[in-house]
Amino acid sequence: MYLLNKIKNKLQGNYIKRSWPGLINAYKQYLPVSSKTPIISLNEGNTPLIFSESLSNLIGSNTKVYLKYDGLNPTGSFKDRGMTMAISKAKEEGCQAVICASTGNTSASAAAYASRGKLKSYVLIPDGYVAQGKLAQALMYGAEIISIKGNFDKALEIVRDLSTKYPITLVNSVNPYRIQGQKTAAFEIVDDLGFAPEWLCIPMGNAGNITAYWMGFKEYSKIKRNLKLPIMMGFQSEGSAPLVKNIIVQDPETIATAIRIGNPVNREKAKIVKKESKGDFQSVTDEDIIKAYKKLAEEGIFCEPASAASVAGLIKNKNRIKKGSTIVCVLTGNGLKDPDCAIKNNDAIFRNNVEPSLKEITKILKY
Ligand code: AN7
Repeated sequence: MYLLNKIKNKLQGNYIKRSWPGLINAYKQYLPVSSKTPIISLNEGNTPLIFSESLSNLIGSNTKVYLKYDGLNPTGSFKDRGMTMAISKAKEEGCQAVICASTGNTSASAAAYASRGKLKSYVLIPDGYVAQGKLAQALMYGAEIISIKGNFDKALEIVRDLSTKYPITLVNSVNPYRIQGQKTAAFEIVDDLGFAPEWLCIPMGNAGNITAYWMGFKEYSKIKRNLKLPIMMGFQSEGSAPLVKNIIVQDPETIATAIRIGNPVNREKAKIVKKESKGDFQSVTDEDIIKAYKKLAEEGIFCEPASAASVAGLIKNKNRIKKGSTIVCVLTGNGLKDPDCAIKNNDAIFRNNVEPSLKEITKILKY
């Protein structure tokens, strides 16, 4: 019966075509790949742009707020967009091993794509500051993990040095292919909306992603004439805000460990994005981040703390938004990445040690 129906549906054309070939195949014409590039992919990209009723209402003035939920990529963060490109190109160039410094997500993504491409991966991480989910991923995907007694900035300094001295490819966002892959998120937003939003709100660590989005919007505006470019709003945590303060932060601190970065490598590029887009860089407190994190969850969306910085930033600018604007907040990583943060920061009722009886549970439900 099932098969018969399937055949019938097919004959009638009555089925939904479901296929997404991964972002390199989807946007090949805009990416530096050729027929010789071995495409290492986990079908990343094509993440949903979700309308947020509660944030739209909160901002008011007919604002439409959308969330680009990039935490739904194969390893749970936007890093997969860049990594499919970086690893494919590394493979094309005949490299055998890759290395990165990471606050967690880059290491998870690099490890996954390296394994997929049969390359060796090494990751340097700051001891004690990588969320559990990310660590679990790097372990499972088979990276060699080197946890250093120092922060991300120190780790990056070391891997940059190593990659110039030895035949090992650096896959942090200084690798230009990372930015190329990540720009596709901007393409997807325009493809979904039919236009670019007035504002794009995004968290910043090394500022690779804001650079990539801007590149994507600009490139698409050349192809699709009449595309008005967005104002780029970058947000950092107050204790880790080198781009807002225009300084190097020696000891960055924030609950959003993903963006616990004091000396962003893409600083100069980020400055250009801010200037060209007439944007702004601002900081939000850890408290603001947790409030936004909880607010998103109330609407069924679970992101990691760093991602909630984009929403915290939007809320902070509530009174600056032009009537009728469309705004996109980028949710860079999945909430499952950092279960400890969720368990410590929620208002849920959790009763344990409950007697397994109908009477007891009925009493709790107050029926
Ligand atoms: C969830 O994994 O730097 O401004 O080593 O994981 O492009 O650096 C992560 C960064 C935002 C900041 N949101 O992006 C790493 C790492 C999440 C992140 C950022 C990161 P960039």
